[in-house]
Amino acid sequence: MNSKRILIIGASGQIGSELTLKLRALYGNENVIASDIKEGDEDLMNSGPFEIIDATNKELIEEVVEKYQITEVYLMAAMLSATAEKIPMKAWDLNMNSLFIILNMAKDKKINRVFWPSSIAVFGPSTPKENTPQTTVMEPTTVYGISKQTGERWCEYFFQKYDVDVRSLRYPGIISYKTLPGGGTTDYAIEIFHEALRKGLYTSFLAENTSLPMMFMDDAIKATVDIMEAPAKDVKVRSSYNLSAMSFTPKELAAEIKKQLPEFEISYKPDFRQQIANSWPGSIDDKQAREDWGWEHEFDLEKLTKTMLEGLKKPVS
Ligand code: AKB
Repeated sequence: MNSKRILIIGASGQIGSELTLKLRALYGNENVIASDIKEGDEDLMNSGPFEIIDATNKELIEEVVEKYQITEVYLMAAMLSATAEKIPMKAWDLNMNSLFIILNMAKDKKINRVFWPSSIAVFGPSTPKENTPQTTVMEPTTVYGISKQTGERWCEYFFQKYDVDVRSLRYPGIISYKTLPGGGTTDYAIEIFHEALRKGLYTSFLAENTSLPMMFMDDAIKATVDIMEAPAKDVKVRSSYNLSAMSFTPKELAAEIKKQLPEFEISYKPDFRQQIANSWPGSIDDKQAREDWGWEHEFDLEKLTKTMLEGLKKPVS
């Protein structure tokens, strides 16, 4: 019998909204409580319980955990890299305090498992750029990256000291067509599809040869479910796992889109996000995730491009 009761904080966001629907399909609508500071789309709101929660409101989170007898929390609320550079203290407050609330609840045995996403942003300019290893130099230069790296250290600390069952992935740029992302440096790889279909042209805010690690949403959701389902003994990294599917540049992505839409044109006008992208790896070595709990990706650049264009052409329901 399924005894999981899940709370997703940040359920209306890009990853949270699709993750909620997947977890509801797996564990039952009533067992997956969505929450966010704002309401989500129709599918999310109509498929199960929803609570308005500010991820830094400890009392409210405790109340909701008690009300629904929550056993697992997925903390998906975060301020992403580009926005965080504009309001650093607010980003730090959201990204760190929300994590402390959940880790402390797990330490006090109010919940028994936590998922917390980290990011490729934990790496910095002094990190080996290609095939970045699981364990290496990490000197992030963005507010978001600093918060994610610090968060990783705290996750590991709570695991070592208090036996908190926390699991984490270093997400690359996540690409999807159902919900728009907000405030990330990898967002160009989603905007490009919308503009290609709408206008036939796109001006990229990253330079043509900027290679970044990317992943289609379905793979990111699969990895998240897989690591949360893995036996505890197989989850050997308790800071966060490198996770990878593909890497490409704006130029390579545009060339792939052109195969489907020959008229499509791209131009380049790098802005402040270029510096953020320059500080991140171009590709990631995720063999430890593959070895420890059997991670496998499904989507490459070609499949991602076809799926995105087909998905965006469908009328919105
Ligand atoms: C961002 O661009 O900030 C995020 C990330 C790589 O974590 N998509």
